Order: sequence, then C-alpha cells, then structure tokens
Amino acid sequence: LVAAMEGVEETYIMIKPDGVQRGLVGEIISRFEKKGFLLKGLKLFQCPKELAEEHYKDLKDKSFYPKLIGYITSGPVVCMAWEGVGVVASARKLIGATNPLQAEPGTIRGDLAVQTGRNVVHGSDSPENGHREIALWFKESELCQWVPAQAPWLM
Ligand code: FUP
Repeated sequence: LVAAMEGVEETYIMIKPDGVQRGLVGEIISRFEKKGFLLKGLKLFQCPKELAEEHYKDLKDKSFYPKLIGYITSGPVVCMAWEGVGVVASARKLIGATNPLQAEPGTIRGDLAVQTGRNVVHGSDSPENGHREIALWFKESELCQWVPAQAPWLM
C-alpha cells in the first residue's frame, strides 16, 4: 500500500561510530521518527573494511578516503532504512551540511557535531543511492514491509 504511493522513496541512514560512542543513537533516531518517516530496517553493526570501501567507492581517489574507511570501521554503526514521500532530500535537510560548522542549527550535524571527519550520520544523496545502499547494508530478510496502525497521514 505505502510503496504504491506516489513519490515514495527509501533512504539509507547510518549513525557513524562517533554517534554511537557519544550516546547519540536515540537522539538521532528520534529526529527521523518524529518527522514522520517509516522505519523499515534497523541494526547495530560492525562494518567490515570491504563494505566500507564499497559504500564509499565514489570517494576512493580523495585524500581523506583512507581516514574515512578507518573511521567508519572503528566501531559499531547503526544502520537504518527509512521510507516516505521525499524522504531522501528531507533526510539530508534534517542531517545538515557535510561540514558540521556550516550545518544550520536545528539539523543533526548543526546541533551535535563540529568536524567533517566526525559528522555523526550518513544519508543517501539520491533515491537511486538510497536503493543501492539499503541493498548493500541489509539483507532482504532484515527489512520489514509494514504499515503503521495509525492512518498514514504523516507519510
Ligand atoms: P555527505 O553526503 O554529507 O555525507 O558528504 P560526502 O558524501 O561528500 O562525504 C562523505 C563523508 O566523507 C563525509 F561524511 C565525511 C567524509 N569527508 C571528509 O572526511 N572530508 C571531506 O573533505 C569531505 C568528506
């Protein structure tokens, strides 16, 4: 039912190791939950190096790439799949700019982070990448197809 609605997308959101270490898991999840998106998948996960490299393959020529891979694999991350109309761009707005010093107050990075290399959360940058990243980080059996008991006026 929900998946058939016009404009419904899915996005991969990940709380990075610094967010987990700093005890920000509940705070970050609640921002997406309160906004009204639908949680389809959620797990705490120690990312293997090969998966981090695949996830960030478009950045492999950047000077910061080795540090980025070291950071993402440095401790557990929280992997999430969220669904909703316009969820990809909206989640990016909730997350804020890549450099937390430039992220607006009220955004996750604007409120909770200071360093680009420790920016607490990832969000897919397009519906195509949302799809690709969810398939990369989750098995099909880890995703729930469900409709909330309330009327879906928030989606
Ligand atoms: P974003 O989509 O906001 O996560 O940003 P990018 O895809 O451009 O970058 C992915 C990650 O690379 C960032 F979250 C942090 C890291 N990065 C750096 O460490 N240094 C940079 O100059 C740019 C990005």
